[in-house]
Amino acid sequence: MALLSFERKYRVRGGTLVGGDLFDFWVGPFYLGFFGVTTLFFALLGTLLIFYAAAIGPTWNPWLISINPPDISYRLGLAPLKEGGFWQLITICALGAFCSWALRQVEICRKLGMGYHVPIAFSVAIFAFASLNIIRPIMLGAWGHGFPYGIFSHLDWVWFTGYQYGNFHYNPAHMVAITFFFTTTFALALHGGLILSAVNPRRNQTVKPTDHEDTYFRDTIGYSVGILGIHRLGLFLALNAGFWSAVCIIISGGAVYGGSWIEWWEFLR
Ligand code: UQ2
Repeated sequence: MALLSFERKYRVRGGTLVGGDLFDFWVGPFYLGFFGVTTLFFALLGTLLIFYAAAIGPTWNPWLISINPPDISYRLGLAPLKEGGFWQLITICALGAFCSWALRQVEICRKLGMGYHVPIAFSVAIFAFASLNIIRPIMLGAWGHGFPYGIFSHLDWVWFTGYQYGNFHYNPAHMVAITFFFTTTFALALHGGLILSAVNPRRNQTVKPTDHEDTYFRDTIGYSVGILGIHRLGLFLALNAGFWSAVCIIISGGAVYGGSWIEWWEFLR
């Protein structure tokens, strides 16, 4: 069925959080809304600022471009544009675009009478970003604790920050986060494999109904988590991966724990 022939039914008025009907319309296939406008505003302004800051920098080599946060000496104040001010404006634009996108998702959920699972999931990703460049820098008292916007430069930052705390892999929240990341990929591999094995059969074979999926796992391990359960499990695992990533960086540094993560385990002795 052509997309537009049933889409009409779902192109309903209302559900907006602010602005009433002002931006309550679609542009081609895309719903706009007030938060579509603010997403475009922040995303375009942020991108322009990135290109402007790159243009006045020393290189156009994409691997080497870096837009750096201010020096620690600026504390939590505003810095001149070329001394981290661009980084500060770009960070505001990034957060503005991410939050606008989440709120546009909420408006679309309200229009369709759906749950808020998607915007809640996306908010955990926003939280992970904010924990690096907003929450932790504020807790440590300087924007200079944020990571730089550049390909190699942000890798250098991760390297430096990891070694500042001895060995970051000894951070217990980091351990939990990694375990959730691995378990998420494991669950998605099982789920993707199981679904394709049932509904994308070889030539001359038929699509198998869902009871085959349960039966496969009951035959293999005596248990099936179920077709709703696997999606609950997937969302749970993925949200925890992002959440514990945020926790592991927030607790690293003078505000919570400034020492070495290797020594944190001394109590075991
Ligand atoms: C399942 C099921 C699905 C699935 C998968 C399972 C019919 C289509 C993958 C199997 C998953 C289990 C047993 C949980 C594994 C636990 C962890 C922590 C990875 O039973 O129901 O639905 O896709």
